[in-house]
Amino acid sequence: MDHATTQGLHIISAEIGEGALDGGCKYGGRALLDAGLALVLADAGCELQSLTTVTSDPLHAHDRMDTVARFSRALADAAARRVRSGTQLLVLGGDHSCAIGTWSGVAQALSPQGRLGLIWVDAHLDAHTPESSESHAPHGMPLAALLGHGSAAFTDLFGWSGKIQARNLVIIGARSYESAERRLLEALGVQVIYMEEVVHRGFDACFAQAQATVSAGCAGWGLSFDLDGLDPADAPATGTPVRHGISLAQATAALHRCRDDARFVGLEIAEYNPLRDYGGKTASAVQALAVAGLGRDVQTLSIAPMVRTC
Ligand SMILES: [Mn+2]
Repeated sequence: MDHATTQGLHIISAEIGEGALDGGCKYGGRALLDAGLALVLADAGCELQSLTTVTSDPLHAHDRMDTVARFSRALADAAARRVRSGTQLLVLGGDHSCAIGTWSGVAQALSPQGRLGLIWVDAHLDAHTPESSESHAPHGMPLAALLGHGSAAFTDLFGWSGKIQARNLVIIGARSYESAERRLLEALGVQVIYMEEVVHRGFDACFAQAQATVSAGCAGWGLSFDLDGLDPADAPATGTPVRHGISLAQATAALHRCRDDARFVGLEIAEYNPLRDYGGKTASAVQALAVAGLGRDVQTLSIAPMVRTC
């Protein structure tokens, strides 16, 4: 049975930076909201229902992995509650380890009806396990965790693992990764559309095909968008920028496929680092992505000027 969302939108500010080497992404969600993202979405016709903030708490955790695990449980609970109520989700990271909580919660909420499909736009593969990772940074591990590989504290939220099935996942834009990640994904049969192919076919064609793949036979589908999937010229303020990425224009042109599909359950935008966002260019890119994916009334949209305080 399909899970059909209503018009309402719920925003979660997922405030975690401990999963990355540079913790600045922890302040990403708050900075985006301070810059007026909710107003921009309201202008675009989104019916905002509510806002939740989930903040990591290293002072009550044993170490970095435990910090991410505790945060993931809290975020998963918040996400599951909102998906059950029928509202669409917008999750604002946060380093990309937030995806463990977001999509575990969505998968849990959908599980009585069926599986979750997921498109993952990223310069990286994010498919490390604690054993394969040299940096041991949890933001390199969320996809492996959602596929059921890695630390049990990440994979077994709600008491079950394999929140995403390999055949219900497509990664787009990868261009910087380690061989162990690629081997794991190939062994599982995950489809990866590397950046060379995006350049060759165009992002929209890749995204349309990914949408068909991840939504087939699923109760609903979502999009996890790591800003480092974009070209650094359009989104410089990310945790780990990589050259030769997807243009913002191509990305926004494709994301109408989200808002046009009633089975689309949520958008996650991760790795925004406001401490590097001089001039606000990357915040504007996030606004454009969110409106493209979630806006109801996009043709009348005028992007509001950034709120600046100093
Ligand atoms: Mn990522």
